[in-house]
Amino acid sequence: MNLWLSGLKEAVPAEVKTPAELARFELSHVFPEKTVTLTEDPAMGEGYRIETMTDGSLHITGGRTGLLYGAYRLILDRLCREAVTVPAESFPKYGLRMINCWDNPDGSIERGYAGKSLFFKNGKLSPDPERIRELGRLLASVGLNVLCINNVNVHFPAQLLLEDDLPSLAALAEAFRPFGIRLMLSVDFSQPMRSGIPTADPLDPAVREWWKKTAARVWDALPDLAGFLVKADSEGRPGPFSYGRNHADGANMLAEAVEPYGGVIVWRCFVYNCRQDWRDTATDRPKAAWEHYAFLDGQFADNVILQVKHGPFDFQVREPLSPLLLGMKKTNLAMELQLAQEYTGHQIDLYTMIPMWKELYEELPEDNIMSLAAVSNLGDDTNYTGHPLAAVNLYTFGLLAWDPSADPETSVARWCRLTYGFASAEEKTLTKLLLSSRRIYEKYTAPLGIGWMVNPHEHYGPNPSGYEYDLWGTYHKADRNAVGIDRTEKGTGYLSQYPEEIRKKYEDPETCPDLYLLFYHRLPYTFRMRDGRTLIQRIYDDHFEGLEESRAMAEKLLALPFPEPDAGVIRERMEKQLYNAREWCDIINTFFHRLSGIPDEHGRKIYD
Ligand code: GCW
Repeated sequence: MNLWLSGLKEAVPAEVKTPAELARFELSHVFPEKTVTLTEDPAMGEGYRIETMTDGSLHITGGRTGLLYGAYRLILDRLCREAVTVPAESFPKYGLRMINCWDNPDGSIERGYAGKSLFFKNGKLSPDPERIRELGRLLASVGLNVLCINNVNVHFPAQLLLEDDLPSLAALAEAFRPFGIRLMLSVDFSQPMRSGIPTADPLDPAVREWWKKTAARVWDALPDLAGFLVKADSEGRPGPFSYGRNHADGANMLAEAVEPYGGVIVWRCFVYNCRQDWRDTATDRPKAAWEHYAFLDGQFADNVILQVKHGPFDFQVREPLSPLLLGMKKTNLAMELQLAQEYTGHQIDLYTMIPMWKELYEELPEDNIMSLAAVSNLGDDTNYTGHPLAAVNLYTFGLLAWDPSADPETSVARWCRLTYGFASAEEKTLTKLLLSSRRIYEKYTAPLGIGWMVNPHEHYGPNPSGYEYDLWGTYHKADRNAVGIDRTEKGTGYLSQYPEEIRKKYEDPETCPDLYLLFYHRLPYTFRMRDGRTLIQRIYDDHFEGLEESRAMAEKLLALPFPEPDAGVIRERMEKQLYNAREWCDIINTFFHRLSGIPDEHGRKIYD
């Protein structure tokens, strides 16, 4: 079972130790008739050039890992039955193309929907070497190069990774090396206190010294460790705020410790008040990241990267681009996406993400960020992603991190071909279904950008007011007349965090794109949309359509000739999705119908 690499029949042997050896191994199986020669040119780094020689053989020139990426380029083209396109030259857009696993030492995965951890069991690192090689190959084949293996919520005993567990960590790093993958570790900002230091104050000399010594020990064992990932002062995690310091103080202190080894500090900006009183109308959660970080622009060390979730809330189906990604021009930024389908169907409902990512890039200039990260959707299920079709998100994320101009349709179609090798008509059907899946899910869940409305904590299934009187700052304030929060200058002022052209696009409900309407505005149910429908009618229509479309999708999908075991899993999950879609449709429509008292113009069944 090797997902989109099912065409590679030979497992990578343990004897393969370097990316060049791996490239040769792979090429010898896929191009047995043709000589493919390799020349290493260190100056090319991760890039490669492929040429046809006068004798018809192929030649790849590339840096240490560039050779491997060039080889996979040829191999995937060949497996796709496409003419290998040469000459070709390619360099990745972003140097760090990262997967963040939220795996805990006990083997559980926070927001994991594909089984248990591939790395941890019973408090220890205990990876299965064969699966690590399979995983390494999958990641390398789409150019991913950094893997953070432990949860950003660093619960004990994850701290031991920097202590007693270093040798097993070094062994894991070695196992990933032939695939060009470097490890990263999530660290606990208060870890010095485990060594008897009474504080974790980033300006305290003993704390600074502790991190320096620790970095020296860690990089001695793992010379190519990419760096540390930090969640600080967020959802109960320790951080600089406890000592009256800001996040530049915190991040720069760690950056200084890892700098001698070429390490980076990836510092997450998911900082907000998660103890908000629902009565407090002065606080608007989406404003939080900007308020904590924008004023620090230019103050972070060169080896600090601020990792910003793509939207200002938390991986909802539809959120605008986070204003921080547009505003911090003097800071290294990474955009964080989430492959794990926390709010997007738990890898039960179909949800292909690349159309959504491309929408983000419509507003995000590619060069504003220098790195792309995604929360992992992986686990130890045989198919790695729980739902076999969820693997398309990992695959396309890799393509996008290499080249943000990757075309959604081609990328998804190639994934289908590599994974299933269907005939052309079936491949087209599957591609179309996958590309439409996000919009369908969006239609039957929370309406028009309002987000949330999920079952609290678990985040699957509808619960319109589940978070309404809670502490998390995620309110819709639906009453009998209106719904939403005004985030314009007249309201909470969130929109003021954006540059002028974006403000203009969203500030007037008459011209604001429909799908963002309830993210930005509080509107009466009788508000007229541009197409003439009222807001309430649009909500009803979307939900009925979403349910209908999910049924039509199921019918088409289940008629495709998936092989077992995928066929069985897809069927079982699709049944659950249809149940979920119906619950969402009926509960959301009933919720708004009961509040507004306005009937559906088409007289469809809504519950009183
Ligand atoms: O929304 C929250 C998730 C948490 C997660 C957090 C984060 C790792 O529900 O499970 O914690 O986001 O991104 O840090």
